[in-house]
Amino acid sequence: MLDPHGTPPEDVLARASNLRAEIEQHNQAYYVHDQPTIGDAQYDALLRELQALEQRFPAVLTSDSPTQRVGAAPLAAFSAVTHAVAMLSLANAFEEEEVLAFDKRVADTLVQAGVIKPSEPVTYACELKLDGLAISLRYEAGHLVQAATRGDGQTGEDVTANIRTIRSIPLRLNSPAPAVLEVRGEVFMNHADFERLNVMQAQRQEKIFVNPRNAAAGSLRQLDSKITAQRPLRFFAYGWGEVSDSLPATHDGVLQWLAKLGLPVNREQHATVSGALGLLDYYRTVGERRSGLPYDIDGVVYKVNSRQAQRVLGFVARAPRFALAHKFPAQEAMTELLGIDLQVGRTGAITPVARLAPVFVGGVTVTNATLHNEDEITRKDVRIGDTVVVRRAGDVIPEVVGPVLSARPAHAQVFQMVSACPVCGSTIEKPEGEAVARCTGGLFCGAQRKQSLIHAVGRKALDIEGLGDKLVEQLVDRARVKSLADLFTLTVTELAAYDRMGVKSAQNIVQAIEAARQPALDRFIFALGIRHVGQATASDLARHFGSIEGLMRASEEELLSVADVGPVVAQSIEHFFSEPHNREVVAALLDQGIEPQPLATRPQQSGLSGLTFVLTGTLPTWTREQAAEAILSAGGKVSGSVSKKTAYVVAGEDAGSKLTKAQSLGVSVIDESGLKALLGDA
Ligand code: D41
Repeated sequence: MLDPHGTPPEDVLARASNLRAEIEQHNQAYYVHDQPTIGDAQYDALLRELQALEQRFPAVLTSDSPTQRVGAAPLAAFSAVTHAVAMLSLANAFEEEEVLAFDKRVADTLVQAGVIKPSEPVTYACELKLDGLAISLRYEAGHLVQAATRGDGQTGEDVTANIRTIRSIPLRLNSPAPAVLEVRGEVFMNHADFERLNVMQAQRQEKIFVNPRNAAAGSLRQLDSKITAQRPLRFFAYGWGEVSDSLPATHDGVLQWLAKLGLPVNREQHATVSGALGLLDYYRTVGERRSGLPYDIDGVVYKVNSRQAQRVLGFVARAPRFALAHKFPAQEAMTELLGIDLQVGRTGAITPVARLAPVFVGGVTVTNATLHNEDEITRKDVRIGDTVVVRRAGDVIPEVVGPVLSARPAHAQVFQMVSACPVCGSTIEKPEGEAVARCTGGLFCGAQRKQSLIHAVGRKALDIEGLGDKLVEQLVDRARVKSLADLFTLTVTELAAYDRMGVKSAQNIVQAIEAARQPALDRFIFALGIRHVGQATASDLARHFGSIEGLMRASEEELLSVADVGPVVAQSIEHFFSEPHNREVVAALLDQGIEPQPLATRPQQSGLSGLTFVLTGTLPTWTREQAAEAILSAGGKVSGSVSKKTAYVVAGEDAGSKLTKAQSLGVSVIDESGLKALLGDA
């Protein structure tokens, strides 16, 4: 009989050691490089095998076993840790001039000290400034022995049990490891992980986090590390404290060494540059990449690369003079939610819009922000009168992220959804399982009529220049324009009498209207605003049918024979032309002498044109329908099945066989934020 408490057999020890190494390799691949090397089921099997060995032979269990990342017993409180070497802070800059001044000060000091020659540019290591929490990790003889928050820079809190659950942080360093190594870096959460966490929190009726930083902070400050173990935290190293070995001569070199020891370093996003122009160039390129990054950053960090030069420069107060954080304009701000208006879109979709006390965010003053839909308001528990976090990232529409619960006033009011359209009084419908409520009024609804007209005259449709939203609104409100055909009866004299119009601008508009009398057939079809018919489909339909009459006559079967027209699109087109008022609009247009022009055979290029997307799983903020609409209107196509021709599979929570198929065919898989990035670039 084997004694489980005695020395385990050689082969068991060897197998356990191999398993530990293999699992940690997969952890690194997944959490550091975002490139999973095996499937979840295989990973679980390895972990279970190791657990079984450890249970059977307790002597094979080591403190750095990946099975020990599940969290330890809850703490009563965090104990204090005094940092062996203080954790410094970073000087901030917002303006280019401050960056130029920083470089000049650095260069002057280094020239004076004889470290560089006059007119020799300073070499800098540039990094992203992750928006997370600063942490110090202490390794002794290669083992992670302590982890502490930054605190006031001198003393932090002992969060070792929590940090040990973070898969990207090695419990043991690769050899040869120094006797003592303190690593500093940032703990953070990816956007996709954050969205998934919030969906889970909502399902369990637990706290919704307003942003990834807040979620990371909340997770790290858990006294029960079993909870932290379930939070998808990540880590990147950017600095160091006490180190027993001598270090490489440059910042860049030290980071390379840390990476060799197995620590996660954000190498792909780093650069070494020369002089102030190099710094500003890095700032600009990162600014352009920012919205496509999988995590939040609030700026970039510049560090003099040479460690000798760093020593010469020294410190002021608590910040090194060799480093500078160059911040981006804040993407989030807090303000008061004054009220919630309902906006009715072209297809009747009803969007709750927050009316806000003006706030400066993402470089502009914002007074409105989307709340997406009723379910989102409930999920986030946003109430009128709340102080809310507003986010405006890049060119994306500003959104309300969530309430600041600690600032909730007693009079905060829960939002009540109405059952009738606020514009036309028609019933509002919300199909089971869909997030979006819709006004059923169709073109009877003034709001839908306005939005349809605005869509029809837009740049991608009939392209009638000068006919802006405000004028369309007035024309509809005065019942002068009831449908698209009425636009073609407008005269200079009557237009000149409208608000902020002169004879000259009225003439220009009438001229633009006249120029739109012979639109390309695809623009004409797109202008009709048929649901699910974006630019690309409109152009396929125009080419296939050759005339609007041909399209109107088409059976569902014929529609399905058009490349990339699936059942949803075919049904939508059929439904559109089965509505008498839609047929009347087309007839009236043709009566007005509008002559859609058949297309030449070369397809035109637009944003996502030529790209086919497949949507699968539950996306964090969009319904699949909303995602499809966004893709179609950017000129892309949406298909129901994955093939080699699929450009991207957009995968959400619980994605199933389509995701597996995409992986087996080598088709690119992106998440919702990836899609938004593509749309932003399109
Ligand atoms: O990504 C960051 N947030 C970041 C923070 C970074 N990339 N580098 C940093 N470098 C330093 C020095 C130069 C002082 C070692 C930092 C921070 N400090 C820092 N984070 C919080 C306080 C200071």
